[in-house]
Amino acid sequence: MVYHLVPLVFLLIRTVSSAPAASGTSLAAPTNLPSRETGKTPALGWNTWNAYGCNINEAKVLAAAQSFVDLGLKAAGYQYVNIDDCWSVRSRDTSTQRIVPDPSKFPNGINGVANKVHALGLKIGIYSDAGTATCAGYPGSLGMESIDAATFSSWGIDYLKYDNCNVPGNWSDTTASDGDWYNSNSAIRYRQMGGALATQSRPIQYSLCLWGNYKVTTWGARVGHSWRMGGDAVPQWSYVVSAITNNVQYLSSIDFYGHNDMDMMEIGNKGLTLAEERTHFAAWIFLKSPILLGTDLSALSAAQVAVITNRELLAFHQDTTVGGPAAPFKATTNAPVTSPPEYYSGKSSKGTHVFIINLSSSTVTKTFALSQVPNLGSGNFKIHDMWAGVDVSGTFSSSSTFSVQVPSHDNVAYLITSA
Ligand SMILES: *[C@@H]1O[C@H](CO)[C@@H](O)[C@H](O)[C@H]1NC(C)=O
Ligand SMILES: CC(=O)N[C@H]1CO[C@H](CO)[C@@H](O)[C@@H]1O
Repeated sequence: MVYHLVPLVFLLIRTVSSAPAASGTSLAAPTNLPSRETGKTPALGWNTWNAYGCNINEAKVLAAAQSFVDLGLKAAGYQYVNIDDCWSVRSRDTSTQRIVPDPSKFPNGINGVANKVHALGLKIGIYSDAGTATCAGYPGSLGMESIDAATFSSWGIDYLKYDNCNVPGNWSDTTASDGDWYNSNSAIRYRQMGGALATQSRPIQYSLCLWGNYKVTTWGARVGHSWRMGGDAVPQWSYVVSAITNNVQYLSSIDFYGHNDMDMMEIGNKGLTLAEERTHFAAWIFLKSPILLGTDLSALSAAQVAVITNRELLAFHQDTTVGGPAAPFKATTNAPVTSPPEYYSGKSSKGTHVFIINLSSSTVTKTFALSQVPNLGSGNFKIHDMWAGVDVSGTFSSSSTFSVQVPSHDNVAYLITSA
């Protein structure tokens, strides 16, 4: 969670791990798939961390929930209001062993907040850690999974983000016999919580936060609904570019109920231009990452709200017919290979989409040949601008090329259908 802690934990585990072990521990570990009652499409919501860090309380969480309603986020499909690290006191209850909400931050408990969030027609998420303590040093859930999952369920929790700090040395990984990282000690720490969540009456969406380590893209979908692909987001353009560059290597792990998580959004956090925020949003959309806003929603401009509530982009993200993301394609027969790629195409229930990003520092003309768009087929087509919500003038054929000026760091998004 806290970025500067990552290298420490990483080092601790990496120095002693090279591959997973299929040991007695792995044979006994739960094998529950994540719930199919939640998490089919990537989560849409908000989380306290990027906005407030540890400085959280009931008023801030409820203000965000109210903003979902007031700003049209709820109407656009945003559901999850998630509490990150630092919500509890430092010690468990000595008799029940439950984690205790901090009464100064949450005077009505987490249950009290959950009731109010649910009353607005929204869902609520909580945070814990697959170690002895969270990244900020509050009680972790390793070894206490059954108690904590039952507690979260009894409070009405709908979503769990599960972090990876403070892992005891005996949980590090040793040489594998079968090479499947699902059987690594690291995966087993997450499987233990997955098993505990599976026995609860509520479906709880399960977000694995182990920063892209332990080959999580090869086993994440067997354990949780999403898995982080790297370290914490920061409100900088270089972060947006690096998250895209990383994720495009692992697109085959994305489908219904399982999503690569490019981390929480930085829109509104002052490090990005509006064009960069548009591309931050669009890339998380077309790569089907969870989108958890991470700012004081009441301070967003109307233009920022328009970005995050774009109905057509959200429809691609939340499509219940096509699970996969858009993937890079070669825009013209002689187009250069760039890193990250600039041209992406994918299907939705509405048709075929093309997304183009430009990471250069000036406006450039971007061109693609319709014959290069995967599985578009032949015939006549109309091209619809998803950002503007209007059709581009003219009719196109499979022998057409299409050109558009793309401002620096901005993007364009199209729906292509038969004319
Ligand atoms: C590490 O030690 C704890 C406490 O003895 C034990 O419960 C746990 O199973 C051990 N983990 C592994 C992977 O052996
Ligand atoms: C990341 C990326 O490929 N950016 C491109 C933006 O457009 C300019 C001009 O076509 C390219 O040079 C960049 O490579």
